[in-house]
Amino acid sequence: MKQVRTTCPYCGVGCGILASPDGRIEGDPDHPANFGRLCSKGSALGETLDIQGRLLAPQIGGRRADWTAALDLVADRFTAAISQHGPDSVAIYGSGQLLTEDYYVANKLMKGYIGSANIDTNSRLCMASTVAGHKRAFGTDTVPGTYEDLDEADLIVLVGSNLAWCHPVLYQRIAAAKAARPALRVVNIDPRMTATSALADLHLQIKADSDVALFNGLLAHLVDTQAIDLDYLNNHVVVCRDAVAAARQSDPRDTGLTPQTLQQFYQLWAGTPRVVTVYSQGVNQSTSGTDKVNAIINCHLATGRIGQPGMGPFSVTGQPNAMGGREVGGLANMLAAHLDIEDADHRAALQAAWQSPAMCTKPGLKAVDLFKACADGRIKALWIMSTNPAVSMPDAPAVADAIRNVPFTVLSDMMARTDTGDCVDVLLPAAGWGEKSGTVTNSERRVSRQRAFLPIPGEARPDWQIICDVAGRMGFDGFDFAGPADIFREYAALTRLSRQFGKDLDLTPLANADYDALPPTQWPVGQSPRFFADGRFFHADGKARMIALKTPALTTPTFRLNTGRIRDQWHTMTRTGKSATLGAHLAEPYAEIHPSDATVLGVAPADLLALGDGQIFRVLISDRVAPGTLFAPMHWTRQTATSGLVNSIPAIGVDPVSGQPALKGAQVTATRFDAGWYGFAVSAAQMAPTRPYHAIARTRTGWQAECAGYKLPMDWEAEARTITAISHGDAATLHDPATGQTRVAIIVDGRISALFFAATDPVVVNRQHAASLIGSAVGGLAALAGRTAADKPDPGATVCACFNVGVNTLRAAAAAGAQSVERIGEVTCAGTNCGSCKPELAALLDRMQLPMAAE
Ligand SMILES: Nc1nc2c(c(=O)[nH]1)N[C@H]1C(S)=C(S)[C@@H](COP(=O)(O)OP(=O)(O)OC[C@H]3O[C@@H](n4cnc5c(=O)[nH]c(N)nc54)[C@H](O)[C@@H]3O)O[C@H]1N2
Ligand SMILES: Nc1nc2c(c(=O)[nH]1)N[C@H]1C(S)=C(S)[C@@H](COP(=O)(O)OP(=O)(O)OC[C@H]3O[C@@H](n4cnc5c(=O)[nH]c(N)nc54)[C@H](O)[C@@H]3O)O[C@H]1N2
Ligand code: SF4
Ligand SMILES: [Mo]
Repeated sequence: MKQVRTTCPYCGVGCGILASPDGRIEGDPDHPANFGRLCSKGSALGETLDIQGRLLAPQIGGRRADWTAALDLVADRFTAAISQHGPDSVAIYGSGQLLTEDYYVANKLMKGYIGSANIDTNSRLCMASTVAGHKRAFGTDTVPGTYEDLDEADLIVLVGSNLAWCHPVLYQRIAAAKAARPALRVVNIDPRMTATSALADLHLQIKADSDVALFNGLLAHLVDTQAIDLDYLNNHVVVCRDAVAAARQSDPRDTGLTPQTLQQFYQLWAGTPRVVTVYSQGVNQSTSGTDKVNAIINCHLATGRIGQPGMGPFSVTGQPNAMGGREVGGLANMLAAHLDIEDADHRAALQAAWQSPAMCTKPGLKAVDLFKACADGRIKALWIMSTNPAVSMPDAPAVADAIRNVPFTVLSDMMARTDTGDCVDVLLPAAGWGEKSGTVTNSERRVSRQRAFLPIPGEARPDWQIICDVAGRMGFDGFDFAGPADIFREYAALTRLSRQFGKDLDLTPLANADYDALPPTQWPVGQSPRFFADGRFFHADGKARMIALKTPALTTPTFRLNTGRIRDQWHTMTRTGKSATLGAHLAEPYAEIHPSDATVLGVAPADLLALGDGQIFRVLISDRVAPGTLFAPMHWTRQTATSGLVNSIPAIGVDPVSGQPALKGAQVTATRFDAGWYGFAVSAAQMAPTRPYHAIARTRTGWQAECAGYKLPMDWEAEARTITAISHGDAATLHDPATGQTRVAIIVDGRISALFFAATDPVVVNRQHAASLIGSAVGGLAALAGRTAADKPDPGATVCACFNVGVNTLRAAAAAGAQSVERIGEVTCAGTNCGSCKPELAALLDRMQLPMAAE
């Protein structure tokens, strides 16, 4: 079967993939981002391509509609709002998961034709602080380095980045570099110990938001020890007034690290010329996010360690096209081709190039303000594309209400049911990955093609086409594109303006390239892959800026809730949630808590913890988080759980420079959730979360649910039938007085359709085995035994998703003498395919720790 070369739709590493129409997925050995490697999410893409749950036709007010009616309605309502209330009464909220071509036409429509800049994207929650920091330091939003720098560095500092789970292929690249060259040092700076810490020679468990104090302290150390490069500073940098004085004023002891540890890090950094500082959301998502970015860049500028092999600050992007979005001006305060919205000449040049009837005159509303404007009635029509703000925005319940408050709302999504979809008037079915074509740009500025290899299901259409169709109906010319190649050509040619105004982005060499055959291409095209090698920056005087940065006052809330990602889920799980392989890693919302806090709160392993307004999480007790802090993943939504929605706990604010919300720092109270009963269910039917605590996940045979309630149900069979969504067939119920467990089996046509286990304590049962019984003809009572027979030990929670190896199997292998990751691989196969679980294997060997409380 013919393989198609395409690019992974998940993280910003931007791995090349060879995909077959039958769903077989392989890493592309020729793609320079991954050289054939894929992580667990990329490897499992084939399991996410079925059409179950897809939105296959437009809907108006919850009813199926045809495209003509839907597009007419969207165009009419936007046009009416603009004519009655002006261009700023409408808004678009997009996503770093749109392709460059989609993103470009959405911006062209809003900024050049409607004439408002009220188009912001989920990149505001993601990369906005980096963009602002880059612009302050360099004069444009330029990522200086390239992945090869990771191979060539002698020191890699990972700040606020869980690379092992979030950019696994880059993590593996560093791990390989370290194996080949043991002198390579890795430092991990994170208030939490993570899978990434396994690779680090030094883990600096700093206090949350003390990054500026840490790097200010480093700058002072560099000055004091004459480690700065005076020549470089004189020729290429403007040291903003008091940058060094401000650095001296902050107290590195705010980090909570001992003076010895601080010295160790400072000396290592000062003494290692080839240093790359990789950073991500622990930096960006903070009230001091932009300052953190500049605190890092300050140290690189002070030493001239930028733009050379193996050196530089390196922001790794989250979404597959976060970078492409920045290039086409996706944010409310940017214009296409890295032009500045505040600059009248830039605006005029862009309008001339577009020959468009209008042009925005000022920055538009940033995400948090945009949804505030929805709440207070300023926005009359809103179009959301390829993002799920009712989950992912801070203060998500208020955002859901704000969307409902807008008189007319539209969502373009692949899926029929999402939390955001449940709030809008019109749903437009979008073609998804594998079905649509376009380009994405990864963290190292490499433009790669996504190519279709599947038919578009139902009536879905690619996003660019939907946007252009609406624009045409609004009476705008300029959107008459034959396809993505046509759009890309216009956009690439337009980047000549960037050069014309002395900026960095130049894709003109690609404007006439063969789009279909376009190989992965890094910009600047055909030149050195690094920016600033010559010490020239993009401020008018050609120099970079070192910024004076004050240390933020640190708050000490009851608990500080840190949030982020897990290895095998992507954001709001609309796609990764379909994969049984990925669901087996961590199948329910959990909160990680330090043992000392757990003792104070009286929570035991596998208990439940209620946070803030009553969001409930499975507790994971571990000393990887610091006392006084909690960590919970961002992935669970109202579709997959009744609670566990982290963003219903309000974040502490936004970064004043970038407007990026501080999604890593909510203040929250925590108490033990006093469950009357706990349950676990497996079913052939799709279940829906209804109980006070209730989380659903895919299994190979159907679905599974973890749940808990207040009062013991009167009728267990009825409870089991409600939870498992199977109302017919025979039920067998078994009470075990010894354990206090109740077990119900539901048999339909002689086969097991559902199993339900409940107890007044967290349920102990071999979950994988229970799931494997669905559809089998095992007698009801045998199935209810739950635990596997002695000859088939309970494998425990899955650690290796590729080969489905559980934690107990690994422990047994380690106990039997497999004491290295390699040996474990030989004995159990774990970690020998995609390798994403290697850090967990290493940690397991180190500490024999549990990956999940309720295993
Ligand atoms: N598996 C998976 N991978 C993904 C994604 C996914 O959903 N799932 N999403 C992608 C996207 S869009 C993004 S943006 C990236 C995000 O990638 P990362 O930024 O690496 O991931 P996060 O888990 O959000 O947060 C990283 C770390 O920041 C730490 N942190 C919290 N507060 C602070 C602080 O004050 N200082 C420091 N130094 N660190 C702090 C957290 O403890 C956490 O370990 O991942 C991408 N890759
Ligand atoms: N507490 C907390 N909150 C966070 C974060 C955090 O660390 N902590 N991280 C933030 C960050 S960095 C990010 S990037 C956001 C991510 O948050 P979101 O962007 O809201 O999450 P996704 O689940 O990726 O949403 C993408 C949506 O687009 C749909 N989709 C997929 N492909 C297509 C397509 O081709 N076309 C269209 N039209 N739709 C498509 C999917 O079905 C899904 O509904 O979350 C942010 N929120
Ligand atoms: S590291 Fe994984 S998720 Fe990221 S692009 Fe590569 S395969 Fe996709
Ligand atoms: Mo992100």
